[in-house]
Amino acid sequence: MTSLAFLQVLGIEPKMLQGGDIVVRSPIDGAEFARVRADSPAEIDGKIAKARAAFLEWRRVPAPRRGELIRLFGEDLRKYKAALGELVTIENGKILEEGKGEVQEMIDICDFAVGLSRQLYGLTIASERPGHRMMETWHPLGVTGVITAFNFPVAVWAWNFALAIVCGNPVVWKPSEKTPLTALACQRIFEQTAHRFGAVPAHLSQVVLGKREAGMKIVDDSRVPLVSATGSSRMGHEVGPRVAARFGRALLELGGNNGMIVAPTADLDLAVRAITFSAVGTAGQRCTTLRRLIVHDTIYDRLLPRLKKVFDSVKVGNPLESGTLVGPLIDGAAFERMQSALARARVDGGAVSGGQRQLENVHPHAHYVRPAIVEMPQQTAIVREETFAPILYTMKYRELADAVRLHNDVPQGLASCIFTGDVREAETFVSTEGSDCGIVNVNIGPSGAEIGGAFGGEKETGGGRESGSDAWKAYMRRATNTINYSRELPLAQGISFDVGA
Ligand code: UN1
Repeated sequence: MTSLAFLQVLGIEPKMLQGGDIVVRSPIDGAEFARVRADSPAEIDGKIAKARAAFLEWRRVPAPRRGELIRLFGEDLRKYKAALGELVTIENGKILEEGKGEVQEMIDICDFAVGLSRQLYGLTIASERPGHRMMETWHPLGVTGVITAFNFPVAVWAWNFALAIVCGNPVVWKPSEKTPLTALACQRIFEQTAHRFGAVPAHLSQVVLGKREAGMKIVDDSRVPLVSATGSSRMGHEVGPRVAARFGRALLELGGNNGMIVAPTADLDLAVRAITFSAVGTAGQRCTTLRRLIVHDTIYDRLLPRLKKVFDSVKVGNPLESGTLVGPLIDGAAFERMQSALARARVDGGAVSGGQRQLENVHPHAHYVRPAIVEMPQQTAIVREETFAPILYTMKYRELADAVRLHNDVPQGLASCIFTGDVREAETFVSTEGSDCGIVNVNIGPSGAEIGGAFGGEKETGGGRESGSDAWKAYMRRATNTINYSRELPLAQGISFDVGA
């Protein structure tokens, strides 16, 4: 389907793609297009040791200088945006526009991290003792393990990588076994950047290829003080306790079951566009994908026919072709999970429109689907689960308080939104009594967040925050310093402790 020459632009040589034990298929046609070799446990061990050695050097480099490396990396990503975006599309199946958007997200976080490298501020604190000063200093934490999912194969790594590097930490990256080539390409690009920069310690950035066990080697290794993991809540249930058992820090970015409330005063034109992008974009395979639509009963019959029409007409097909809005699902297992979710929804009384397989004649080994709308009589167990596919469950409400209750009554807590022209409703939704999610929006869909905000969510979403705002603090350790510049030794809390010396 794709020529190896294309990959050489990104520094991936044909010999790197042969003879390995991990089969890489493009979801575009389901055909095998490379084989890469998994790292052995001993190799992973060696990589972590090398990262530890790199840490001892890198932590001594001043943070703004570390920022300069990321500035150069951002420059190189700009050069490779088209090629890397295309590789994302080939390996993951998202449309080219979104593949390039993902690389743009990498560039954006690099820019953010460059500024951040001069702003790793600590507080100064008023001491209760005369002649004393208190302050906080932030220090590099150590080797950062990054485990990423297939659905954002490069952007989520970049959020972690750019911040970890400016914070003084080497990174060991275990990408999804479904998308190893984008990881190898990023590593190649970074190696070029490092060469241009000059004095970068060897092994500041490394990739570990493999399946679940490879990730778990990183999870269990106490030389890795921070493990940032993106994936399902099931995966997080395993990673979180294992990292905690060795007193490591886990930054978890897990499942979402994102909802939108559409109120009577909503601008329906905007709502239809936002719903479509966030429910069918990326073939429903974002952690921020819109999965539940809670519509006021007075506008339900106006909104639903419009949505069904759009869902029925969006172009499903080859993500490399312009005009396509919905590419394939990642694989056959994803298709099976979608079909079984639809079957369960039917049993629960759901009325399903769409959801059928598409283009089977052209691509018998790929899994394209028509996005589905499922009108549910209530929020049953299947609606409360995250199914990584373009299924939008719709429900009705009468009172806003009921809509908010329904909205929050799921195990996940990532992204949420309300469409309304009523400031009271909008403010209620973003208030403490409103959405319980980490991302709460008004008149904009739940997906497609900018990098400047902290990204993450509550409950089974894992509680982690990545990307913007003060997410950098997870990558550093905080020291509280008290400096005595007096000739006395007063004790805090006024304690008297006379040793008579
Ligand atoms: C993900 O799906 O894991 O907000 C990340 C968004 C993107 C990131 C999604 N900026 O939809």
